[in-house]
Amino acid sequence: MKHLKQQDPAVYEAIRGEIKRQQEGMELIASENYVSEAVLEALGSAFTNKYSEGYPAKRYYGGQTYTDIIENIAIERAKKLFGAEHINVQPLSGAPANMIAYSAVLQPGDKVLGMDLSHGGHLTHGHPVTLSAKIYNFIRYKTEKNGKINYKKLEEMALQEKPKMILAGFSAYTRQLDYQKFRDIAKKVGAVSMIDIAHIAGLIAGKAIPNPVPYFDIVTTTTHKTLRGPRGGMIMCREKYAEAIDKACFPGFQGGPHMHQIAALAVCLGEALKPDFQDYARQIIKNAKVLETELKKYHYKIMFGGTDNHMVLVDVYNSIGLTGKEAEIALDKVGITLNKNVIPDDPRPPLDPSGIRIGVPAVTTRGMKEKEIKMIVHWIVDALKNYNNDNKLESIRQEVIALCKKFPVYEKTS
Ligand code: DSN
Repeated sequence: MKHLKQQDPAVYEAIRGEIKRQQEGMELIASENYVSEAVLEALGSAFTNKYSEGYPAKRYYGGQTYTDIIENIAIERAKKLFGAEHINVQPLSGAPANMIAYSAVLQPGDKVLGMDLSHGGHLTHGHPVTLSAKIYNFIRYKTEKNGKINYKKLEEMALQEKPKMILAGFSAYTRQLDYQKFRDIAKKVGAVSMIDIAHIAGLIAGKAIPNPVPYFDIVTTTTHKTLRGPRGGMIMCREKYAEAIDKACFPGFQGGPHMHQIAALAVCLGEALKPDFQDYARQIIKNAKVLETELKKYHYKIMFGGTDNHMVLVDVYNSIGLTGKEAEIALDKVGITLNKNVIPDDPRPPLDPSGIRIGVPAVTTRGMKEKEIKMIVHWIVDALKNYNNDNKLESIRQEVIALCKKFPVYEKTS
């Protein structure tokens, strides 16, 4: 970063500070990860200068020789990984991807069945504060006491409500979905089936969990979570919806795609096609299972009964009497970063909920395995037990830093 250092020391220092924070901290936010240096280089490339409205070979501006190459590489690699009939790599992120998908197949006022936010769903799946909920009529389904979706009830709901779309997917739900059941219910009521795989795209690409693409009409995702790419979005769909999705993206919702982001996505998809990405995805699942088992040993209440993916949702309030916010703050002090999170039908408010969400994709990228996860759980439990003992928290922080140093990230970039 020699030019930046010379020209703009304030920004340079903030970036250095962030790199140090990422190196010395234990990153357990379930939706975060560390991209490779190759992805960073593509993201910081001259493609950021280019406007390229339209699609490969059908652009509105000149000078598209290299943008077409990049976008086609990204699409081809994504097709190989996910087996989709059609892929659009232009959505700027997950929320735009979902809005684009809705607008491609729905009319204002149409009904959608989506998962309730407090049961693990996502804001953009129809939470009342979002634009999508102002345009479409979302009916929200929930999980049962056993942490599973009751597909019989979901079917009854679908038969009664007659939605135009049935939406699967989540941002804090930890169990494997039954893709076939979603497909059957959608078919029975003549609804479009859609799934948002933002959290689990990397697990699917790495073949650690089943691929929903053959079952759903439309699949949306972000590209920066378990998939370990640049911040961005992607929509996959059956050929039948290809034209509607592309038109809804551009010119319907967005202007020029961010080609530097698509270049970095192409690099990340290339990485995900390599065999070691499958090892990575499998290790995420193993690490999350250890996280669950260890926390249970300390009598922490794990929501949905456990995990089948990369994260766990913990009811800290009813386990140890700390709120999610208090737990997040205490863990921040020891360099363990995670987020407070609502639990199903949480009586507490979203800014001070009952739960915390813990995910392992980022620490797994660093090379941490079962042994390190056990150490992390021990520190979490210890820090929360001693949340008002600053000396104790500082000594845990030093242990966290020492372990992080053994698993470096961005050695060269720093
Ligand atoms: N903010 C993301 C997450 O943390 O799950 C979802 O958009």
